[in-house]
Amino acid sequence: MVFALSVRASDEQYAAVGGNQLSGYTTQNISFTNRAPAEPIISCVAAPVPTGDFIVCTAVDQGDPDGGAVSYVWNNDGATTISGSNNNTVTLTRATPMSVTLRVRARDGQSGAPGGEGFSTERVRTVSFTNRPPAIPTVTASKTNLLVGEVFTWIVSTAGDPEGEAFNMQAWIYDSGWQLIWNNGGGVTAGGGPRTLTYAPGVAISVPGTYYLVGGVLDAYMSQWLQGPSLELTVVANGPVGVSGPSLWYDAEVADTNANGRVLSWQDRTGSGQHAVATSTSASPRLVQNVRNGRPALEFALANSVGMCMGNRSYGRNYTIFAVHSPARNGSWGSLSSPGRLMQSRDINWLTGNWAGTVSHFALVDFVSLTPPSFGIQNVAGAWYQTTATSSGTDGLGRFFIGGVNRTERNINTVAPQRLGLGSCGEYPAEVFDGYVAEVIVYPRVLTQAERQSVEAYLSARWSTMVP
Ligand SMILES: [Ca+2]
Ligand SMILES: [Ca+2]
Repeated sequence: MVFALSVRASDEQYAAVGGNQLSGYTTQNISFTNRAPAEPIISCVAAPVPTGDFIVCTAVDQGDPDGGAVSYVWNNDGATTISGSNNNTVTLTRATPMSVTLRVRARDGQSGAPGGEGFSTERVRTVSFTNRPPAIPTVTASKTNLLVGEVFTWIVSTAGDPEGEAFNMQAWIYDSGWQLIWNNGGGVTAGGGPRTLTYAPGVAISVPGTYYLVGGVLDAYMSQWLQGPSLELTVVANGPVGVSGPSLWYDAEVADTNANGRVLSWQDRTGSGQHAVATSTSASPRLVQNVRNGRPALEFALANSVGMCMGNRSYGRNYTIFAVHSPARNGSWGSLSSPGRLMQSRDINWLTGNWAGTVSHFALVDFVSLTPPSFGIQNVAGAWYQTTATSSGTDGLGRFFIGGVNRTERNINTVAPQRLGLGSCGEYPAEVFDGYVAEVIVYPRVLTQAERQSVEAYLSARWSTMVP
């Protein structure tokens, strides 16, 4: 404020004629100038935040030497909302990653005071809006259980970048030890929206094993790829590689059908021409697609007494017979309501693979597999079994394996099964298997343990069969 200070002189001659005399007043104005408010503090809630979210900051009054309330002046850039009765609050949001420098001064509103209105020095604070990475990519594949060299497609897709900015995508294939064996070569520049990449498959996988398919995204603000969850790929040998001499090999994936989807002749992949031939057109199995691991299987239907005769070769006492099957119904011992023979002899009472609701191997005189009432294991409808029946003419003994596990109870003297058939083709045509048959491989010799396990590994991986 301004004070007017006035003074006059007095001669103090009170006894003199005329008395004490006074001068006129001399007046001088004295100003007390306004002091500026103290620099405020900026207090922020939720900073930093991702783009699109909000940061709320408040200017906190640090006082004015002259007393009284203050208000605030911000550097308002138009993307910041100022509120509060004294403009003490700002609310910010940004659509792209960036840092924002906030500046604020306190003002005391005393514009009429000497020295004019007081403004504090400027408080500066930087707040950040962080990047949102593109949506984590997912991987899908047309098949995840493959043969070596088999063609498949796989897709990496993402919903895109939340900020709508360009980003890169890439795809990788790793081996079981997470060593990189392939990527798509430096990334693909894409727009900000949803993006899908398709590979078919990008690289031929020549070694059986487990592999992982992974997709990743990277935008301009990220220093490393954001990889999505991996998709596991099982690659198995294309057949019983290294185990020479199969005399029969039926594979649902190479079965030819007629116009009605029926398999009248199931070709022998060994090339020896021992095709499996349906007992009749009406009793031929149906080829059903996408039954197991994206692969087809032959459906042997009880109602139609489906059977296929497995060439004309006659087998002696030395054999190793592999099968992959899935029963259509649950079973129990002795229940012929849960038939029947997956594979049987056309000449004697012999079977392997399935009978009377169990997974079994019988050779004329008795069961090779565990005996009743606990012989074999009971069929579970929809389960997938890989069985191996063997017999040795050297020791005359039979053995039976399910999922590679020995289920033999008695090494009984086996006999030569002679000519073979699937389902109803055999000595007991009424005991018809009901379910899917995927693959059958027969050797006219007893494989070594290593050989047997090699073929079992191929079949179990290819068809994802159960382990008892
Ligand atoms: Ca002031
Ligand atoms: Ca982004």
